Amino acid sequence: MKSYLTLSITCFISFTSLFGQMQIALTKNWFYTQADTIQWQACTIPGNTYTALLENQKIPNPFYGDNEKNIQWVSEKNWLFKTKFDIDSKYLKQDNIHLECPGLDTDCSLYLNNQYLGKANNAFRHWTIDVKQLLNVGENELLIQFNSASKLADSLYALLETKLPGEKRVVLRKPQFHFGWDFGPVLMSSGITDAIYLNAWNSVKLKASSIHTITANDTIAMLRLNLALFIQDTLSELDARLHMNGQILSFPIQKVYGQQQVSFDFTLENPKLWWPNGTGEQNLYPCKIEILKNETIIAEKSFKTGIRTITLIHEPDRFGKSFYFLINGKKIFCKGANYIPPDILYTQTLDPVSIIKTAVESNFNMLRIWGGGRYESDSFYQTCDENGILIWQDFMYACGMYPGDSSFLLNASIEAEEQVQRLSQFACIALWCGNNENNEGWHRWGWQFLISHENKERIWNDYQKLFNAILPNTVRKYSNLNSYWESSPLFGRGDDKFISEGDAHDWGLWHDEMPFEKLEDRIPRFMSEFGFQSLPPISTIKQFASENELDLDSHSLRNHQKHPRGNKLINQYINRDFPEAKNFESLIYLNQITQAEGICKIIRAHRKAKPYCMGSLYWQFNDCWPGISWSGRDYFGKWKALQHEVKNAFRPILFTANANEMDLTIHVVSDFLEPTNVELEILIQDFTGNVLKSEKWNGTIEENSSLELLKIPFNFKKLDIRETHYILLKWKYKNQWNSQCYFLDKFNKLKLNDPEIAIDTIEKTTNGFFITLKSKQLAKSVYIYEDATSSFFPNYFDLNPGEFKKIHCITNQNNLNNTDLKMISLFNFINN
Ligand code: BMA
Repeated sequence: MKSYLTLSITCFISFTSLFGQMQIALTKNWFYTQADTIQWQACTIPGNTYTALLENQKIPNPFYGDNEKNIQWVSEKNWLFKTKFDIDSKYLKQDNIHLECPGLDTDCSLYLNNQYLGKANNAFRHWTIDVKQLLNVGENELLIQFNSASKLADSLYALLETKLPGEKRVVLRKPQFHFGWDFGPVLMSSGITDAIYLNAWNSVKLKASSIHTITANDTIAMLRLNLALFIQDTLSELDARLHMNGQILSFPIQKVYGQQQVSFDFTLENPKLWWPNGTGEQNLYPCKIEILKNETIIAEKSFKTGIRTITLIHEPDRFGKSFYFLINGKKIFCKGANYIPPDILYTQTLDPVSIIKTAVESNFNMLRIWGGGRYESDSFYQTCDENGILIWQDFMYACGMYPGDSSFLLNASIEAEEQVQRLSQFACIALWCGNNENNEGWHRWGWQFLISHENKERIWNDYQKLFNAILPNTVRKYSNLNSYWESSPLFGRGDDKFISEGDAHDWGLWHDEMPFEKLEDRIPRFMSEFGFQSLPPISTIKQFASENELDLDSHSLRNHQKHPRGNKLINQYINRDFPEAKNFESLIYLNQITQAEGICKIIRAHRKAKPYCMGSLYWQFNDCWPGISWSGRDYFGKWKALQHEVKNAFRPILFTANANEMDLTIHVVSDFLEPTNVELEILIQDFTGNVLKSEKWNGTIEENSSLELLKIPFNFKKLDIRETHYILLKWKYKNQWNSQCYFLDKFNKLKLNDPEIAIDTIEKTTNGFFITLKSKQLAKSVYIYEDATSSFFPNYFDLNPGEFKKIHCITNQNNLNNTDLKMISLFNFINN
């Protein structure tokens, strides 16, 4: 048992004083125990039942093998967490002391010094409790009892008059994927997901602050400062003072007791606007808000704000109804993917920088935060602001129908208020969306089967109350003028309108087993989901499976495939376009190439269809555990072939080639907001580099455009070259050369030769090596790897005959020999 002697020291290290608002973070000296067999053990907080048990070696790694199945008992139990902390008499003299709990997952009762404080029942809310009267000078104890999420969901669900689609998870305001999803395990953790702290304040509590852009152009911005205050002192003079861009602006605060939302309008001349990645700078203004009482600062907050306008344009046009974002008056094509929580055992301590870096490097400008997960941390959205990653933010409702009783709706409405208010300070928030696929599921997935007419009406009314009243009203009231979208998608693929109105999830690919090509012809106005599964790299698989389990049918592998038809579909799609996989490692390679080629083909079709189509977000960006899923970036941050290829498919200027019988069509897409000069080279050549035809084109590509640039007559019909030749496009813009190979036949038909890939040079860099490769013949989808945990950028690339390619190997190793490196390409699978 640890001694508490060091407590006062550790607690006061994390003491911060912000002009009257004095905070003590309660992140140290936490203990946990199962409630029915008291055995306190130390644990790290933020954390949860699973992380605490793991830390104490009470459970095996939940991600290894099928351990998941043996640790389900954890969610059947109630759990206690407690900490002790010291308070001095000075602190206790403050007028108000609040216990702030920004993340309690989920149903729990709180006790301070054995006195009941209250209950919390929503993992997405920030719980605040007045504790001044219960605190002691000296030692205090905070105890939180969490009820079993699984049992509580069962009992609440059993009380419902009508069973709801989505089943028991819908009754708890807890990340819905904890109950199991087709990309992850069932792990219904309970715990403290964000640091609890004490907050002492006098006269006024400054809860939240933000600056909203009302209108903006290059000469002037109309801005609105919003403050969420709790005012206790109605006698003194209260003022707010804003420091921004070298100016100090003061505003009087009306002296009204209680919770207040106050706003002040002001202007800023010659604003530097905030732009999404790839379209301009991410200008952010440092701001400081001070609250003054009789001219003395009593509270302050600092943050950064971006000035931009964002509107979703959904209006009738000659095709149906548009769906695009107008940002600072410009139409922006959204490029990105769907984001899920990056760890099912996630706490607020995760660093968002690396994941957002992947998005930026992949030429994304948007992530959709999917409704079955959780709202992200401030630092996540801050990182998106800094990097120009727009956020499509779902409210946390997915694939189900939700209760509509008054206590559920009240809980949901406070959650929405808090989250919208919190996130409205970030420039990146582009849209609030009610839910993921609830509307679609209700109307087209047979959810209404066996439900009486009367109950159907009630369930649908409840849906309307939440998604067409409470949530849009909250967005209107608190957001940074963001648009609200009831449900993603607007229409399911069963309805013809799914390609002519709103956003679409096209699961014709994968779930309906359609070929990738099919989606090149089914272009919606904005694709918010489409995807294909792949295995993660072998180094990731070895983290959860032993050497003798490296087989799709092993226990471990089967437990890491959560889609019932997943493995069958993976093989089926590989066999359509590629040769059959002969062993496990070739299966991983071919599966990843299938996913990369297929998804990027569709992305290119979406981009070519601009402005009819104005977004392409594939499913899914990342993983919540090391499993088989639709992701491009695995749980450990490793890039699959998809992530490398997506980076190419999302380049701001993209040329595509399409060979018909009698000609070659060259199409160009530009996402730049200014005209751009390019040099283009078009080659029709064989795999050894013998050129049949070459053309050059120099010119200016119009801003924000997509057009057919050239039609080059060429008799593909007569010449029998589809299996031996390919089209190589090379283009230069902003001093950078790019290239892309386009093939004339299915990959399993190509008559590839041994490319003879060779290492030309290896040079040491600060974080690894530069490796220059060359090959004699075309090497399709070169995968370079070695046994250690190094990463290679780019990887899975095409190497043209005679071309030198520089690869960055990021590694901790000091030496790298030619013999350590292995290179394979499609040739190894086709001709062997
Ligand atoms: C989408 C998502 C998820 C799911 C994915 C793959 O529709 O919204 O519900 O994981 O399909 O099946």
